[in-house]
Amino acid sequence: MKRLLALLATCATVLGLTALFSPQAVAAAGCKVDYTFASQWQGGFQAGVKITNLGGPVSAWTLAFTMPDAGQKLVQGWNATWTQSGSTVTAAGLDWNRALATGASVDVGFTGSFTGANPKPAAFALNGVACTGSIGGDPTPDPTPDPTTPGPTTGTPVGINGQVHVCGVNLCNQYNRPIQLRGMSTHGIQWFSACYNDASMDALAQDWKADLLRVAMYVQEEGYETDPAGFTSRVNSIVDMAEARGLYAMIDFHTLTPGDPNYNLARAKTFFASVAARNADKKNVIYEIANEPNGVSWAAIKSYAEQVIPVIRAADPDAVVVVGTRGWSSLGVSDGSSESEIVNSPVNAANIMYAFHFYAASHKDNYRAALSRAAARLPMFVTEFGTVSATGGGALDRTSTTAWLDLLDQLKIGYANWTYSDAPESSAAFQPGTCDGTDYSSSGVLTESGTLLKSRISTSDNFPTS
Ligand code: IDC
Repeated sequence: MKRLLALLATCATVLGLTALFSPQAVAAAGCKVDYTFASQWQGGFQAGVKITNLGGPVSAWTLAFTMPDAGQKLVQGWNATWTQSGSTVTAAGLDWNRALATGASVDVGFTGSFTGANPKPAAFALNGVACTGSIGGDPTPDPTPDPTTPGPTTGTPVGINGQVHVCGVNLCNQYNRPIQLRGMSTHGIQWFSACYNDASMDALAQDWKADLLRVAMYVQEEGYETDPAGFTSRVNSIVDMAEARGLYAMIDFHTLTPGDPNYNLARAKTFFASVAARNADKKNVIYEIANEPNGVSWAAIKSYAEQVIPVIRAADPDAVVVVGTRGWSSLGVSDGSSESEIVNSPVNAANIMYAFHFYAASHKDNYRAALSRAAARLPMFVTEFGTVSATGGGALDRTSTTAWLDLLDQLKIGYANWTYSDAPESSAAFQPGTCDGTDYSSSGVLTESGTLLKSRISTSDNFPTS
């Protein structure tokens, strides 16, 4: 041991680390890095970096590596403090993951941009010691995964991914890998409860191969406020139907008019205390605390969130919570503002995401630009969108919908489409009258919007399992 320490001291001196040296501060025998391209899109990519300490325990770690191509630039990292100087990228551990025991791993990651090739980085070193343990992960990025390759997703979405959590700007599964959940939103359950039954849920899980169902419980408009116990129980029974099929259920406290969520603060606390306690042990539940704040400042929304989230956490500590944003969950854009008010003053809570909504015929390039910018800084979830205009009616805009869905796929942003219902409006997926019968599967029951969404949602998920 003495000889090893002496050797380490020499190495540290050579590396100019004498001042920092203590038996705790240097990874002695080395390290291993698993570098994975989680996704790649035009000019951008996202990488996961798993660092395993193969040496003695370290009290604070710093990983350095080289970007081999001059065009590769760090954009935004998480779970570490990230910097880039020339071709060298450095990530330093944070308060909560700074210490690394022998054999322990830490998962960090970043998004980057590139102009030429996008080769894997090289020369990984932990506290100045080269990581000579094998560098695993995918050898090269795969920009066009073959959709016909059978993925490891033979189970259900919840069976494979388990309890989800927020990691950096993404939603991650139980293997700490970013995933995108794709699914549908109910219509108001006060009006369309006939649409949510075993046959329609089977179709959503098996034919649509959806990952999630958002349960839209209006608070006003004949909703929750008229019968709190009854609506709480209806939400719970839809959560159970989703759970039985391995689907995630997003419980949407569908505030809309009035637009200030604080109007419903007491109701929200009562409702979420109840559903969070009842569903705490389930892995499939995500809470959305305010559908579309409107006519209200970000400060007021943030204050509401910081009062409702602790109520949920007290009962269900590990669930993801989604917070609505200003201007009908437009990140403020529909109010002439932008995502920067949230970036500058985020909700003071962990494991949360922010909601973004769009209607493809009404919201186009400037909204896509805002979401793209926000997605580098904030964990985003498109908890509601339509293929049509913001009224929920009008013509389907195929070009804009396709541009939106391609963007969400690239950024791995989850989504729920308005609506899995037979409402007499073009945003609905089913023809009027469908919910009076039992056939939710044949192509004849789908609308133009339903046909498009089913074709997008039913493609393979390829959820990562390690
Ligand atoms: C619409 C429904 C419509 C209902 C109306 C009033 O499609 O049948 O009469 O609400 O409650 C939203 C809202 C969502 C709207 C939807 C379409 O979250 O409640 O549903 N929309 O207008 N934001 C933007 C559009």
